[in-house]
Amino acid sequence: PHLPTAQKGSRDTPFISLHWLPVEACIRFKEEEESLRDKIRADHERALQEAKEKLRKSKEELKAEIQTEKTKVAEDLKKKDGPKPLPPVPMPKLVGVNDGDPGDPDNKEKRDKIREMMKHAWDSYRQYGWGHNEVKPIAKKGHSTNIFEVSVFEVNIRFIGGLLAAYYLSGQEVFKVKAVQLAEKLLPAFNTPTGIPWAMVNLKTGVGRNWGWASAGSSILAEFGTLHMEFVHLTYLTGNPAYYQKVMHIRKLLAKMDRPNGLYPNYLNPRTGRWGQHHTSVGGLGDSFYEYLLKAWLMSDKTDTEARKTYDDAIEAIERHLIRKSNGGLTFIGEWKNGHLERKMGHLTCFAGGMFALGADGSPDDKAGHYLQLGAEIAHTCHESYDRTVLKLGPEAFKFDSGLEAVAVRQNEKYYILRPEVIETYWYMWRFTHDPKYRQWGWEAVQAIDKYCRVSGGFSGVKDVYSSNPTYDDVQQSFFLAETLKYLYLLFSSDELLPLENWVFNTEAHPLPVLHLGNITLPGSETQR
Ligand code: DMJ
Repeated sequence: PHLPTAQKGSRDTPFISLHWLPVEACIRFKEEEESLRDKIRADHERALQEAKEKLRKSKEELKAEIQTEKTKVAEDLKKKDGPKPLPPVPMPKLVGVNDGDPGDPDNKEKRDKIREMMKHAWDSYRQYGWGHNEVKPIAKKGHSTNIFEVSVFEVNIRFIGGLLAAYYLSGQEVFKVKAVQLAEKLLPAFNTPTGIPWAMVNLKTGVGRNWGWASAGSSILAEFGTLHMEFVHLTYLTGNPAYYQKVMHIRKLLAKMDRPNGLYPNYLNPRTGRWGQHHTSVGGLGDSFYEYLLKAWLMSDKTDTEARKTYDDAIEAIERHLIRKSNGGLTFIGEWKNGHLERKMGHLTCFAGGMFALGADGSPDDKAGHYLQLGAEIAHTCHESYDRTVLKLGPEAFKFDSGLEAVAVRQNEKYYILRPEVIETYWYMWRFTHDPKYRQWGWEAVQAIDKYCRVSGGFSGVKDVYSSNPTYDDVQQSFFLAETLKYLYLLFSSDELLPLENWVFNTEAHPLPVLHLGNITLPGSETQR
């Protein structure tokens, strides 16, 4: 987390320049803006008051209140005769939904082991964590975080993305309907002066707000920039242009902004439309924004060339300012903070190896070979970050400074919480090169996870990958099932299972089909272009 820093300039500066508008329009615009600000202020005060009242109540009172609410929602839904069926749209042809048998006994055996691990993780969740976000595998009980507000980004990538993938893979209407119901609940988060959504929204009241630690009340690039895939699918499936328009508005707004050194800062204030602190990262706070630019192009059957160009420009600036070689010859991606390069790379950043490989085909100036090579170098560096530990599992962040090469220094950077990014990159590299080392590295990770993270109630993160006797964090993260084990399973399957020509994985590894729109125009796209 980053502590808030004071932002230069006035928070009340209007986002849109008014000098070209006639006086009456100017007044009306200012009045509308003022009334939106008043509403936001009043909403926030009300939400604060409600939260204070809730905190005065006992756990039992809160549980009883939640139960009453749940029963009321269920009864209301019944009264409405269930949700209206959505208009039928052509179901994309689903290619590669098959067994993906790897063909040889050795890889089959390895894949069976990964399947067994998935079963252990899932059974444990079902037995001890059902109804909660995750399971605590040591305490053997459910694990949930904040009950009052939810993160727009997390709900989108984990729940909506998961429901959409379940819909496409099963064809069952219920998943689509649930995805849409949930997405409707997120829409109030976009009611800001700029249309850049709040980070969090209260599903009951629709009141949005931002993280207290984010630079001067800013929204986060990786959060508001990781909605595109799911929202385009929602418009495609429902015929409702709102979703498409919301994400295209974000794109247009970003395109108009100046970028320091061509880089996108991680913080943007949704009230003023100004950047917050000039911190750029391909790891936490920035990562999936870049991923979704590339994937917007891929999921559109490569017709969304605007997204591709934005991706190419962003990556070009990242390569120029953030990617370096260490003294020991390891390619790493650092972080840009107020004009200074921090020679530290996060585990989260390791996904970028796969992204560079995925974006190689179609890159400008015939640089496909270059990007595939860059992907391989990042994969190698991230493997080294695993290999240089005692447990053979990677730390949360590692340095390339003062003689250090791909190792964590601070105690609070030495943990491994079952994250997928390194394995994700192995899988993409495997698909594009078939170099056996990627399967070998993936297998090393399987063995280490099974040895050090497996407990009787599932799998747990560990607090220090450099200790031979690590303590557990007692959380089985949901992305361990959605991503880590899924990418491992795919790594030991044949390429015929979910081929990348037909499927694009959202940032939580939920597969969504490429939309071959052909002559179909997405509702809302006519007014946007
Ligand atoms: C996942 O929720 C997603 O991959 C997200 O984009 C960032 N990282 C976590 C897992 O580490």
